[in-house]
Amino acid sequence: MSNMKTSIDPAVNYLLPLAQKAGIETAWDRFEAMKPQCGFGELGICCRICWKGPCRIDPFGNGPQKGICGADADTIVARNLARMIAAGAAAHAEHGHHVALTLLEIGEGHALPYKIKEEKKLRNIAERLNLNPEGKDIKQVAKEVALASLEDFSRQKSSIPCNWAKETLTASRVEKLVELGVMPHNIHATIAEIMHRTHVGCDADAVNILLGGLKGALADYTGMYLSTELSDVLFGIPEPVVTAANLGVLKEDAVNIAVHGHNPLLSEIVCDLAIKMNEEAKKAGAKEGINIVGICCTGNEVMMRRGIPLATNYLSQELALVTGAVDAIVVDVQCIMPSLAALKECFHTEVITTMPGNKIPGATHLEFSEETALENAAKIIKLAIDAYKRRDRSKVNIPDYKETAIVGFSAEAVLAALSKVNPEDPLKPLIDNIVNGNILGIALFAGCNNLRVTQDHNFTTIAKELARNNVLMLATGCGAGAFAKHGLMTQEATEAYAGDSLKEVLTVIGEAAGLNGPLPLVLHMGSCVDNTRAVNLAVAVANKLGVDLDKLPVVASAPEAMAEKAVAIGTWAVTLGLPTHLGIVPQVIGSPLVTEVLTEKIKDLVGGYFMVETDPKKAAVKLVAAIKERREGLGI
Ligand code: BF8
Ligand code: SF4
Repeated sequence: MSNMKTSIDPAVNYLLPLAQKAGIETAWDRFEAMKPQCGFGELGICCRICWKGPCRIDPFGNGPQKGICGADADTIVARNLARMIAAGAAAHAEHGHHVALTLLEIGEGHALPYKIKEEKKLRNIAERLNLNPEGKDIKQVAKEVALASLEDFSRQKSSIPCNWAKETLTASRVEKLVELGVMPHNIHATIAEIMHRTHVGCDADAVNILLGGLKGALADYTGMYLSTELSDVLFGIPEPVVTAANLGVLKEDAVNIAVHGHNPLLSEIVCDLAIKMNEEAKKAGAKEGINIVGICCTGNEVMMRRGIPLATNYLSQELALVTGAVDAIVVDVQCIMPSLAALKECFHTEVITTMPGNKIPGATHLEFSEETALENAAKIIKLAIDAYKRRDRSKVNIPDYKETAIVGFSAEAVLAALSKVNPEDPLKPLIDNIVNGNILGIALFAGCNNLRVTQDHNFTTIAKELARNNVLMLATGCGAGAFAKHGLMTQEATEAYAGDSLKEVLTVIGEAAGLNGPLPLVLHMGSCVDNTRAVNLAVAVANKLGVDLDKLPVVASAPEAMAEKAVAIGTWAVTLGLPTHLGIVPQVIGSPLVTEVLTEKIKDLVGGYFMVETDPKKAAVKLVAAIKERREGLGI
């Protein structure tokens, strides 16, 4: 392995040498073997869109400057980027579509093992979507909300914007997006449009393709927003809860089941059933019964709603199995390393795939459906208990590392905490403290882990710097996982790292909310789809101040971005007006034009822009500068 530190996670650093000694390959080994990575791919100037290719542009100007069809670097880079955004949007769209269809079935009275947990929220959503819920039966409301959501996947009139985009943004942002022609009318159609315009021989105008990309990113936003909100209706609105994170949450004397992936439809039922089947596990010799832990965003979902501990984030998912203590890992969709099934050969772990479109060779496939969710979950737990009986104790190595994490900060939970300070006007304490400078601004951390940097290091370094500068921090996805694992979602972290004025504000709110101390330094807002919770809050603040999102001292950062979903999220953050930092060099710099548009010119169009900075300390300086620029713009 190279000299670059693999991770700052002590559990990773404990397990990796053990894996190496046992000859078990991990992502870090494969990353080394992959070096040097293809320079054309890194610059985004390799085109494989048709079978005349692959074509590649010589970045030094000596070799070909055009592909066989005549596409230049700008066209190729823009097309590649737009397709990544479309794929990210598709992932979130499928997630949201699945949840909306489930809500529709419930509304239509089908017998499913789900119920409407949050009637009030459902009625609020119905109002927001202009569905006049008053006096209507809750099932009827569910049906209408589901249909209005599904309309965002099926509307044919391109002049009518998606409901979930139009009703969740500031009026001025909606107007701007419509004017720019980037407001989606139909999530699926927008994805299809990108696939079409980037087909061989179609759109060759890089800027035009990028505008198509912005529209795709907003389709991503729309799918995400409805995923989160409808999941809350079915599974509950997260509220602050104390839990723990890192691989030390696995228990030697329990049947350990890891839930991994993204969609809460299955994991929620597994959690419910685990409680009922606890005795069975005890009978099998597991003194502590069943211990459910989470990985990646399914982990974040159950952590936020149920306080289920988080085992780890994306990059170290294989190491969960290397502990030898995971009896079953049950996965649904997205960000699941196919290598997990190979690890099964070294350990007793049952690797269980559940979704028809997400199978892994070597894994056990137990197909999930909403109708049979209970039976599926029972079978999964049974497999886990059987595997526990086969567990080889000599191979068990649970790292003794875990940190407390206070999580569950949905927009509603943040407002509830604020309303303890000012019941009549909950946003006032937040806005007053931003205006008087006690809170310099707000930063949303999102995104993945990426082997190109030391795991989690950029997240924690930037956060500590921002904290010192009194920036209020929110986090989602594997970024939230990083903060949870490193103890930054604690009151102690606030005491240790927050600047004086931020500490004071977090303490006043935390005390008022009954936490007997400050709010944690970084507020866990949920999984990746839950980035829209942060928009929810930002839009409320913007509306109250009477300004658009691009005027707020709010920034975003994805220090370890990796997935296509992250590309889509970053792009909508920019499109909504946020200065957005990337700690990984995006695969676009083979086109100076595209690079310039994304980092500079786009600012004039939408207010937001990308900032690329791989050094975390410098990134923090840039984020603070961006916040200060916004403050100046507001005259505060
Ligand atoms: O949706 S942060 S590695 S797990 S893509 Fe994936 Fe990235 Fe993690 Fe969640 Ni989001
Ligand atoms: Fe080459 Fe053009 Fe085909 Fe791309 S679309 S592979 S640039 S010929």
